[in-house]
Order: sequence, then structure tokens, then C-alpha cells
Amino acid sequence: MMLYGYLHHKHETGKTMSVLRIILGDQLSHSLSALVDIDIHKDTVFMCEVMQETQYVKHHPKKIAFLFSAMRHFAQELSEQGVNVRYVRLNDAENTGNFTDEIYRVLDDMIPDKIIITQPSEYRVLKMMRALQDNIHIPFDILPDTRFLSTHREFNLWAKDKKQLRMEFFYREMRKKYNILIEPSDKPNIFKPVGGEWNYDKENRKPPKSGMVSPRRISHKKSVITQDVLTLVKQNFSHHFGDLEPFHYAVTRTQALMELDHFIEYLLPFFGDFQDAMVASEPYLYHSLISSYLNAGLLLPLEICQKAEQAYHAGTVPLNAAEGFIRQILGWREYIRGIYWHFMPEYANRNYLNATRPLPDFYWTGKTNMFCVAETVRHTKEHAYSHHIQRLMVTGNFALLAGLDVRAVQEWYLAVYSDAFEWVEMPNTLGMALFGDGGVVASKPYAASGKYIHRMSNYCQKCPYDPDVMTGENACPFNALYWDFLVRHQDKFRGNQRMPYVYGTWDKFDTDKKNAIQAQAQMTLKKMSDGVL
Ligand code: FAD
Ligand code: DLZ
Ligand code: SF4
Repeated sequence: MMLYGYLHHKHETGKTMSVLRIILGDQLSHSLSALVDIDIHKDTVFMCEVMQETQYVKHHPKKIAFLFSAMRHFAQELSEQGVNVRYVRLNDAENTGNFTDEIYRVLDDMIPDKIIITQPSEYRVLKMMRALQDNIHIPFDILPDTRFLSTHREFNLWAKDKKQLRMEFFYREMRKKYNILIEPSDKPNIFKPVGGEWNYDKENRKPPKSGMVSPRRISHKKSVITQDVLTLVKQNFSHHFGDLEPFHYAVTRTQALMELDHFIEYLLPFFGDFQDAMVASEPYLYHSLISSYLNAGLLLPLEICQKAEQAYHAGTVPLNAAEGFIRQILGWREYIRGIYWHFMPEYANRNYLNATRPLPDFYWTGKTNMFCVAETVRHTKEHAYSHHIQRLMVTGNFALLAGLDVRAVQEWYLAVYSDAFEWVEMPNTLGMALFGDGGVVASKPYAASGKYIHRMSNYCQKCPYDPDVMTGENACPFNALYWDFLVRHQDKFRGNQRMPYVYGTWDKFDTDKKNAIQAQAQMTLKKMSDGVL
């Protein structure tokens, strides 16, 4: 590690006059704030593959391959534009394995006038950069990440003094700010949503049709860069959960745009209707699969929303689909990010329901009789992907009902999905799925019995358990766990304005039924810890 005195001395001698521009693995956007005003004759862009980032949780090999290949392609594009890029590969002999020491290593070779980085998307990495800012006595700017559509200040102002934060109201403000799906008006400050409603979610909850299969997806030709990365990942990360191959991911902006255009043309028209549906052996259905590209910076949120809006105006996409899709990006994604930065770092320590039961092995092995869980884990293992309802209502719901340890569950989600970065994973897992934040993200827990999964999927037809049975050997485990969860936490939820109906139902059960359900729940939890559920 370099000492300040030495650095400072070299800086004063003015050997070099340049800006060192650091780009992280999820900052692969040519419009990145850290790249604005770059002087290609003087400045250096620095990127590095480091072991520590692959290990703080053991990421899925596909995720590592996607990010490394996308990083290398991005570095190549910059080089082709004449930018001086210093790129450290994972297996370079001198690689120290972490961001901090890699930045010090650059400063061994050059003393820039200034260091610039766009704000890291995760608190953990921001802390590292702030420590460097304090220790390296070279001007070190951490610039706002302008790729997001809402600023921290804007979100904090909106959230200030509100007793309850709700995505819906934030989303309406974002629609107005970006004039997306807003009726033209002569009157200033009068905003009417296209079609008369802000939200068409009630039209977006159709169960799957029998025999439903999703259209084919694009598979991209593997460049030499990707082939090298696949070899590297195979050599170093084969012991991580997940299948590296087949590898179909886009790794450049051009390829990611191809996927986006394909989605808007062929799949978006059906996205709304079947957004919540789940079908065995169909991991993708009508979902966009763009989250990894968006989160890594290959695609930008506004361009996506505008393309969806244009498709609606061109008449190729119905309003419920266009609005539903735009809401996920302009609404949910920005809202989730706002929550993360508004409540961090304290948010990470929350565990409102004191959930501490160890994560069962089947989250890693998929070895469980519960078809819905096995299928979701299988999709996750094969693709580093499962869609929102699988994440929320299958693996998330099970973790909520069984009281699984919130940290272990978050680590699982952070490791296994190629789109997972803490800023988006944590509020979704801890807040939305586990109600661990005490109701910041969700106004009531997303707890559901097997009935919900039965209605929204064809999973139960293939399962040895029966979603219509509450107790006994073949009872769906979700059923008794659901009631047990509600009883276990009744002090917290009985007063919830959205839950009187469920507690009313429980209260009407006779004592024998209540006892049988609770005994069944205990037996289910025992089977889970014995590895035979
Ligand atoms: P689509 O269904 O096609 O939706 C379009 C886009 O909307 C997504 O690409 C995504 O950018 C955005 N979006 C939709 N829902 C959300 C949401 N709740 N939060 C933020 N953005 C959203 N998303 C991540 O990007 N990273 C994560 O680590 C992540 N972890 C999750 C963990 C849990 C427990 C749950 C319930 C959800 C999580 N999500 C996460 C949100 C969502 O499940 C994924 O964004 C989505 O499944 C990605 O697939 P897609 O691109 O096909 O999305
Ligand atoms: C997730 C990840 C991985 C696996 N590897 C790297 C890496 O080697 N280099 C890098 O710059 N970024 C990587 N990332 C993303 C980071 O962990 C981190 O999430 C982002 O930099 C945002 O804070
Ligand atoms: Fe899942 Fe229960 Fe349906 Fe089996 S019966 S697939 S465990 S919901």
C-alpha cells in the first residue's frame, strides 16, 4: 500500500496532468458521469476484475462471466475510441484482488491530478471509495449516478414527513417528471394519465393458459473475449452454485439493445396479462430479461420506458402491458433504489420478524418434493434468473412463512441472480419478500398459502403435495405454514388494515382445526430441518 507522503510528493512535482477515471463492473455506460468531459489525450480509465468482488457472496458463475465479459467489451469499446484504458484481469500476476489495493497500485505508476468515480451503487463499495477519498491526498470526486431517473435528494424530499411510503404515489411523480404516458394538456401542472388510470395492475394478473410456452429468446454468438472469460470462470468458479453453460447472455450494449427490441416487438404485448403467471419448464414466459443489462449499465432506464411508450402509441402494445412494464422500471426500480439509500446503512440490520431459522439445503440443491421450489431453484441454477413471481411468491414466500434467517436469504438472492446488486436485492428481499423492514416496502406481508401458487401456475399438477389439503402427509407445506405464520406474528399483523379478513377466517376455525394446523406446521418445519420436505 502506498504512503500518503510519497504520493503527495510525486503529485507536487507535477509529473503527469491527468484524470484517473474509475469504472466499476456495473457502470458500463458510455454516458456515465465519470466519463463526461474525458480528455482522451490525458486521462486514464481504470477497470479491474478482483477476486474480492466475486467472493463477498459466491456469485453464480454465469453472473461473473456476464460481468467480466461485459467489462472487457466495454473496455475494448473505449480503447477503440482512443481512450487510454488500464484494465486488470482477474488472473494478472500482480492483481491484489480488491478495489482499494488495485487503485493504490495504479497510483504507484501514475499520479493523476484528480480521481473521478461515479457513485458506487452499493453502500459497501461507496464506503471503500470514501475511505480512499480520505486517505489519498489527490482530489477525489464521487459524482452522482445520473443514469437513475430520480436523485437521492428528490427521493428524500418526497419521503420526508410521509408516515407511509408507497410506490404508487412516487411512480405518479416520476410519470409526470418524464412525461411518460401522460395526456397532452394546455394547462400547466395538470397531468392526466393516458387511458384515465395511473395503474392497470388489476388487468395484469391472469393465470397461465394451458399449454402456454414463451417465444424463443435470442442467443448471442460468443466472441473471443467471451470464450476467454468462460474458460477463466470455469477454472476459478466451478465450485460456485449454478451452471456456467450454456451461456446466452448479451455482453455489449448493441446486443442488449437487440434483446430489448425483440422483447418490445414480440413479448411486451403479452407481458401485462401474464406477468404473474408461472409455468413448469418455462423460466422466461413474457418477461423482458433486461434487468442484468440495465443494472450493469448496458441499457438505460429512460430509453426503455420511451421505447415501450412508443410501441403503445404505435398501436402494437396494449396499454395495460406498456403501463405495467413502464411501472416496473420508472416506478419500482427507482423506488427500490430510493428506499435503499434513504435507509442505509441501518436498513441492513433490520429483522422485524426475528427470522433466524437456517436456510435449508434445498435452496442450493433444489432437492425437495415441493415442485414449485425445486422448479424455481432449477431455473435459478440453469439461468441465474427466475422471474419476479417465482422470487417473491415461491422462494421468498417459503422463506417468509418458515421464518428463514433474513441474512442467509439475502445472501442467497445476492449470489444466485445475475441482476443482483445489493441496492436492488436488499429492499426486494428484506423488504418486499420477508417483511423484515417492518413495512417500509410492503404494506402487508406477501404471505400466501399453496392456493396462490396453484392459481397462478401449473406447478401443483406435478407435485406430490396437494394444494387443497391442509394436514396430513400429502398436505401442501405452504398451507399450514401460512396459518402458523399469521398466528406467530398476530401481535404485529392483527391491527393491519389490510388483514382483518384473514384473521377473521382463522378465528372461525374450531380449536381442533387450529391445533391440527399448528401441529402440521411444526412437523413441516421438522421435515425441513431433517432434509426430507
Ligand atoms: P421484467 O419482469 O421483465 O420487468 C422489467 C424490469 O423492471 C426488470 O428488468 C427490472 O429492471 C424492473 N423491475 C421489476 N420489478 C422490480 C423490482 N421489484 N425492483 C427493481 N426493479 C424491478 N431485481 C433486480 O434487478 N435485482 C435483484 O437483485 C432483484 N432481487 C429480487 C429479489 C426478490 C426477493 C424479489 C421479489 C425481486 C427481486 N428483483 C430484483 C426484482 C425482479 O424480480 C427482477 O427485476 C426481475 O425478475 C428481473 O427480470 P426481468 O428483467 O425479466 O423483469
Ligand atoms: C459483482 C461484481 C463482480 C463479481 N466482480 C466485479 C469485478 O471484478 N470488478 C468490478 O468492478 N465489479 C465487479 N462486480 C460488481 C461490484 O461487486 C459492485 O457491485 C459494483 O461495483 C457496485 O458497487
Ligand atoms: Fe408448491 Fe404446494 Fe403446489 Fe406443491 S402443492 S407445487 S408445494 S404450492
